[in-house]
Amino acid sequence: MKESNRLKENLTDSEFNIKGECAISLLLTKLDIINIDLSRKIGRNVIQMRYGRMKTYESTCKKLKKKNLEKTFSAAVENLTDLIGVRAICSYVDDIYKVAGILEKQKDIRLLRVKDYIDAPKKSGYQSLHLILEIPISFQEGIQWMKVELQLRTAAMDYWANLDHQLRYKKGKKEAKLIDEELRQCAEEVGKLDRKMMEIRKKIDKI
Ligand code: 0O2
Repeated sequence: MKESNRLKENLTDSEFNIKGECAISLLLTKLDIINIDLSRKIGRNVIQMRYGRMKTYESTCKKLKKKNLEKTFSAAVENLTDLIGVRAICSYVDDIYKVAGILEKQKDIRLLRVKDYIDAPKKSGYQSLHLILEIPISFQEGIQWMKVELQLRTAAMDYWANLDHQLRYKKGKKEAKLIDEELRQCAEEVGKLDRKMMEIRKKIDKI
């Protein structure tokens, strides 16, 4: 079988796919428990929305090409951290770090890497906190640690990232360059707005 076909098969209809979906379910449940626990303690929702997805074959190929890697399943598993991904939209910036801190302390989670694009936004203006985690899934043949990328962001960061994502498909076009700069400026506004909203919430908390 051609390597690219094997990659497609492994990503779409295979044991890896099933295990990946299990890892997503487990992390989503962990996030729900954190949200229930925190909202009981502080009287408001900390996580507004969360969802997971397996990276598509097309997106995996694109990323392998971008990174100059072979189009094989082993290259994908070894080098891409977001084949299995979960995203959580948090209410405020400090909630993001609260959720991350709780997850990091859990004994059945391994934290492999933190990418803090809130503290240091990407050149594009992109902001989010990424945690590369390993989650144990118990199967009949034993425990398997699955790598999952968790992206934590506010609703404003998400709003920005979704529009930026649309622009990324139009990169290379003349008009895209100008919009790129406009979006980068918007990212700064998003950062300012998030910080201001958090300050106001803290003032309200004190009343
Ligand atoms: P998609 O379609 O969302 O899955 P590296 O750490 O550089 O070796 P990688 O994986 O490129 O490897 O890291 P990075 O930059 O942390 O990107 C991981 C994911 O974060 C991306 O996955 C996006 O989901 C998101 N992301 C990163 N930068 C941007 C950005 O500038 N704009 C937007 N909208 N999202 C971004 P994918 O596979 O690129 O995309």
